[in-house]
Amino acid sequence: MTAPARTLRIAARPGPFVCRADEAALVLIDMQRDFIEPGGFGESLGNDVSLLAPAVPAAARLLRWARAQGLLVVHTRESHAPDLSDCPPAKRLRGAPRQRIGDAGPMGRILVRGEPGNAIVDALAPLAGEWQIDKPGKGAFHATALGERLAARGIRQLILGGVTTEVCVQTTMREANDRGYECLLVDEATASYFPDFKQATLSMLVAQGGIVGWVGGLEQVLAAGA
Ligand code: C5J
Repeated sequence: MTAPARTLRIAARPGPFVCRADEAALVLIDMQRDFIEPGGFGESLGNDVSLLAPAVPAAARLLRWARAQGLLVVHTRESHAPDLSDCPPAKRLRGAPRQRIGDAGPMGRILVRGEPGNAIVDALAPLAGEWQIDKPGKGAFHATALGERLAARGIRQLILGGVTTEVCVQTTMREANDRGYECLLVDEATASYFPDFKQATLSMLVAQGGIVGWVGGLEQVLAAGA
């Protein structure tokens, strides 16, 4: 006889998110030095990277919770191959950044796989056995094996955090929703260089009865399964 699935009921918008622990993964999107620390991609685009700092300790608490609950943990990194063969000109040549993707910066080449700036911040360093997905696009399903690997593991629900809310986090959540995943985004564990964009994103994800998914507060998540 198989044991009944362990469920965690999380108070959220637009209604409770009932997490089935055996079918759920925590996905932390792009919590990398390139976005969060000075001298990386985020700052090269003219952003104030200090706006992302509060998401780091919040994501660390979420990560500890997910590990304690035995959830699969997935870390993504936005990154490109050293020869930039996976970086289309439409991405590399956009805008007028101080340094473009692939240029040398204080933390190594901007947004290039394996460079110091491309690493996940120390406070969220992946443990052995946690998945690390390098993604060339904004969505974590685009040009990666994430979808196939999640399907093989029987994952049906994603709990999301990461940066930035309206770019890679939202894109991934929409990709996941279209692929049939139930998704919960954790408010304090995500951040944007544009606080208004973060709030607008949270609102649009849960509008119309949760058209894309759920949004929950960190304390509500941590209270589930405590
Ligand atoms: C951006 C991301 N903002 N990880 N990437 O270019 O959101």
